[in-house]
Parts: sequence; C-alpha cells; structure tokens
Amino acid sequence: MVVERRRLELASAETRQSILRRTVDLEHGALILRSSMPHPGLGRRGQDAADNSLLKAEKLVEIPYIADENADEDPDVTVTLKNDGSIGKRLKEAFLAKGKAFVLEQVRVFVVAMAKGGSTKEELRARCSRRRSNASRSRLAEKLVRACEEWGCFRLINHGVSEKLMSETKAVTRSFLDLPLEIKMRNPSPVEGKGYIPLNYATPVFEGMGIFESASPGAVDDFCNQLGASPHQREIMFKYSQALYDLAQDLGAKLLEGMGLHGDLFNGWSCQLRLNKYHNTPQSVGQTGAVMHSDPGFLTILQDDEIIGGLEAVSRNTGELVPVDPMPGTLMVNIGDIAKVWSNGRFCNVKHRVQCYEAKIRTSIALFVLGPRDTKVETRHELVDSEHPNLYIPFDFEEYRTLRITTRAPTGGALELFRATNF
Ligand SMILES: O=C(O)CCC(=O)C(=O)O
Repeated sequence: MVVERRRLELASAETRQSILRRTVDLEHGALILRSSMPHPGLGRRGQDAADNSLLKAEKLVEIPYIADENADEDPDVTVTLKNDGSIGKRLKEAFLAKGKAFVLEQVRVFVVAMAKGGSTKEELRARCSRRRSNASRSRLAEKLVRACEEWGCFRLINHGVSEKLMSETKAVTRSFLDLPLEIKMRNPSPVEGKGYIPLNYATPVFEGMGIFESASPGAVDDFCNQLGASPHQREIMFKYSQALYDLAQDLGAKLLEGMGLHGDLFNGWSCQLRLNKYHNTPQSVGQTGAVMHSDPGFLTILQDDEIIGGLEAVSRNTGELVPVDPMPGTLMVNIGDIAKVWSNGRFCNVKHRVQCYEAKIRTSIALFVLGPRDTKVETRHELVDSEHPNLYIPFDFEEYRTLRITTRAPTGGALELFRATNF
C-alpha cells in the first residue's frame, strides 16, 4: 500500500512568554500565547485582519513509501514550506519534534487497517475524533498545570460563563457599589476582607464588598437582603456565583488530571465572592489601588475590568512586574498560597497588585476558592518523595488567613511559619 504525499496545515503560535496574552482555551484545549510584539506582516499585536493570533502556514509533508511490512519503521519525512523565513523554520522544527510522530502514527494505523481489509470511512473518522478529544483534554490539563507552575496566573477563554451573564453581573456590581455608604455598610465585615471595606486611609481608592461562603445555600440571598437588591439583581448574583463555583470545580478536576492525581479538589471548600471598585482619579494616576499581594486561598477566578487596566503580576522567572491587559470575555485565574502548599511548592502563588493607570472607575469581581472548611490544608502525599520532601506541615486555613493579617505578610510570607523541618 502506498501512501501518497499529504498536504498538512499546521498552526503555530508566537511563543513569546507574554502574560498579557496568555490564555487557556477550556473548550478546545489549546494554550494560545499571543504576542503584543509587532510581527512582520501582521498587525500591531501579531494579529491578522480577522483578529486571529495564530500563525498559519501551508506545508507539504512528503512521506516515503510505507507498506504493512515497514509500517513500524521511523522513516525520514521531508517538510517543505511556502514561508521559509524564521516562522517557517520554527514551524518546521515544531512539526519534526511533535507533529511527525502523530502523522506517522495515523499513517501506521491506516496501513495496518488496510492490510486487514480496511475500516470504513465512518469508523476511521469516529476513532480519530475520539482520540483527538481524549488527547486534547489531557493536553489542556497539562497546560493548566504548566501555567500554574510557570506563572501562577493565566486567562481562560471558552470557559462556559456567558458574556451576557458576565456583563450583567458587572452592571449589578457597579449598581451595588454606587449605593449610599450606609447601605453598603450593611454588608458586615466580621473578619478583615470578608465584608464591606470602605475607602480608607490604607486603601484610599479601593472599596469592596464580599459574600463569604458564597457557595453556601442562602449566602447570596443574605447579601442581597443586606443591600435591598431587586429580584433581577438577586437572580444575576445567584447565577454568577453558581456559574463561577461550577467553573472552579471544573478547574479543580482538570488540575488533578494534569497532575496525574485522583479524588476531588475544592469539594466543601470555603469560597468568597468579592466586588471591587477602584476610584481612579487624576490625582491617583500612578498610585497603587491594591497593594502587592498573593491570594491567600488556592485560586481566584477574576473578572477584571473589561476596559481599564491596572492589574500587574510578578513573573516567577524574572521577578519583573508585567501588566495584565484587559481582555473582554475572558476570566483571569490567579494561583494562591494554599495551592503552593498543596502542590509541595510546584505551583506559583503569583504576586500581583493593581495600579491606577487612568482617571476612570475600575470594577472587578473575584471568586476566591479559599481552603478546606473541615480539614487541614496539606500537601498531596503523592507529590512527596525522597527527592521532594514535604515542605509544609498541615494547618487550618482560617488560622493561616489570620496569621497573614497579624504578621502583615500579604505575599505569602506567613507560609514560612508552617515550613517542615525535614530537609
Ligand atoms: O481588581 C483586580 O483586578 C484584582 C483584584 C485582586 O488582586 C484581588 O482581589 O486579589
């Protein structure tokens, strides 16, 4: 059986490690790295007229004669590209490193099947699509883990929360934060950071409200009662907190999968929804809206302002502060202190802050997945071995949260108090 030349179209992304444009596509399992650097032949952000950031190139892959008797060999393939510039060269290298094995495997499967009399077209198509969906699911899980390790933050696209619900929730958030002070004060703050925080000396441009245990029955209703919310506002807040909670559970499952672990993550954990408003004025431009911190919990799913930037994250590799540009319709994920403990130091509890870039109100909504309510925070035992001794002793999440405040250690320094001494 002779397999003829095949024409393949491969896509490659700009690989500049730019947090500005780092996205994880939850639906299609693709990690898209978008560059904000101009690229020859492309627009300002490496995008084409249709706003696509992926670079496509047409290739010709020539495969030598393959028959059932030599289907197990590793033949040389020739790759010819129309674009033989630097992008073409990288595509070619990427194909030879990753794509070749895949293509040859498909060819082998085909050859073996044909030697046995052949599969029907439908069988082949069904098998292909099953394999593609399994492979892309686990590739996505691995990419999520890598993003947690390398940056501790990433943007999600195709996350399943509708743009309509996102923008309705933003509108409700803005209307809540525009309420008179005496009404906002009804959102109590028994513990720092859990309820309403008015503008104050320490945070002169920041004000925020909170729904503690937002996934517990009645929590959203109680919050809405405090503010005298309308049925519409109530419905939106309820739907959004549910949608984000479900997304968090999904992320937890994918992180487990990416780490090769079983069980469940985040089931029965405390969550908190926060509504944030930054009163940016001409006088505050250049000042800090939210001081440098890491998030205390495992992860935060953030709907940042769709227009006004200001969020900045610290690169784990270089220590540089990198602006995180708004990207409407996406959700930002920040990995927190508890994830660092859980992963035995593998995940990065990203340090971040919010700066005032321009004199316009900035609004954001954050779902914090905090920590287990009834059990201790501890490292997954599968991630501990003689080469990776356990870095932390088990502790209560609330105890840790209090220590972070009392020791004034907003960037995770209080974790040192729970360091194991076994190394
Ligand atoms: O408002 C933002 O974009 C970020 C808020 C934040 O850092 C946080 O809630 O931890």
